Amino acid sequence: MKGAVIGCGFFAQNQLEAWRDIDGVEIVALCDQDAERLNASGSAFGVERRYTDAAKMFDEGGFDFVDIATTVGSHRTLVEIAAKAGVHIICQKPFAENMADARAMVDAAQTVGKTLMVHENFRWQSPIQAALNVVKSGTIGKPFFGRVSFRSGYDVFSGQPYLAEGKRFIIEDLGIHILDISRALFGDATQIAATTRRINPNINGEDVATMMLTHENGATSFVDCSYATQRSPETFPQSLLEIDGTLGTLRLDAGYRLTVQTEGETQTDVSPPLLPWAQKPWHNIQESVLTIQQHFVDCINSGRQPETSGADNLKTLALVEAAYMAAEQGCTVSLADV
Ligand code: NAD
Ligand code: 89V
Repeated sequence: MKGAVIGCGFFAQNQLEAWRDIDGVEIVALCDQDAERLNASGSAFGVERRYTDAAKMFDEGGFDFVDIATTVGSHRTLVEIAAKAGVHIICQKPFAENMADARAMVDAAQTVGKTLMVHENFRWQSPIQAALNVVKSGTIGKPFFGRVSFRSGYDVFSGQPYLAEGKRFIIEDLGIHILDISRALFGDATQIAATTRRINPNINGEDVATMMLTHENGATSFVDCSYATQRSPETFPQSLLEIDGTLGTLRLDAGYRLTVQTEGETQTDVSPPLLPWAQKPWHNIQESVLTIQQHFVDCINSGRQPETSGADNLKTLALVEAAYMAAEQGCTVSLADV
């Protein structure tokens, strides 16, 4: 399977590393508007075909899929060009700037019968997968309460300066992952309430968000995110879990400690492996990049829809939109209204 990558910035380096680890995949073309970044990645990963214009790259073709690793403003245009070119597509999160764009992107890929997956990788982190497997096994019964929590004081702005600039920050960039984990654990939501705060005076958007979701199955989950939490040890980029079920409880605590309590108690170390190209503390995220990209390849080879397909991601994106509406209006928002 031959692929092309658009966007050779901060995070794409992980995607390029992961593609090198996947059997049967070769990245044959790279694109970035910034020639310096393009050439740095082209040299580092030995990719000769390099483009500063995505349309030209698609015109010349010669690949089966495209991996879009640019920031959100370019996603709709690039997904639409890719669909027109008839290739399978992976698009980074946040998938789109608004629901109308996201729906149009899903339609574009469906019209040409190509796979569209959103690179929504947090649910693919191995500690989260371990917790999901316990929940799916029925060991703790039917979950009726959950907390999915990401609180950190890590300086994300040094690697991703654009995160300090937007009107929206933590729900759109990070909360989107944590909301998606809540969906993976408890199913789709019917309504959401939310509050937001900006603690860091040097950024434009909110850096604290507290959300409460009602799920279709009656469960309630709290999704809380903060980049203004000074704690030691720093837990970036761990998502912590607390789940109450009808037969027991599950906790994923700091340090990747998974505790399941029913009549007895089991504690397991679910630390993610440190891949040869990964660096702590990012290794948790980096491993999930390899897992989700392998999932994409497996889905194409077997004709399945990816778990985090474009159509699926519309529901995660709707939660993001609803959370901003709920916080702004001070009310609970029904997902049916988004
Ligand atoms: P970045 O700004 O470092 O890199 C983006 C690159 O895309 C830049 O080099 C830019 O020149 C290029 N680009 C933009 N528009 C283009 C276009 N139309 N054609 C060609 N090149 C174009 O950004 P980043 O931090 O690497 O983030 C990229 C995306 O990855 C964002 O959507 C971000 O939210 C996401 N991200 C995801 C994770 C995750 O765990 N899933 C982590 C970090 C970032
Ligand atoms: O995953 C992300 O989208 C990143 C980070 C984990 C730093 O928030 O922006």
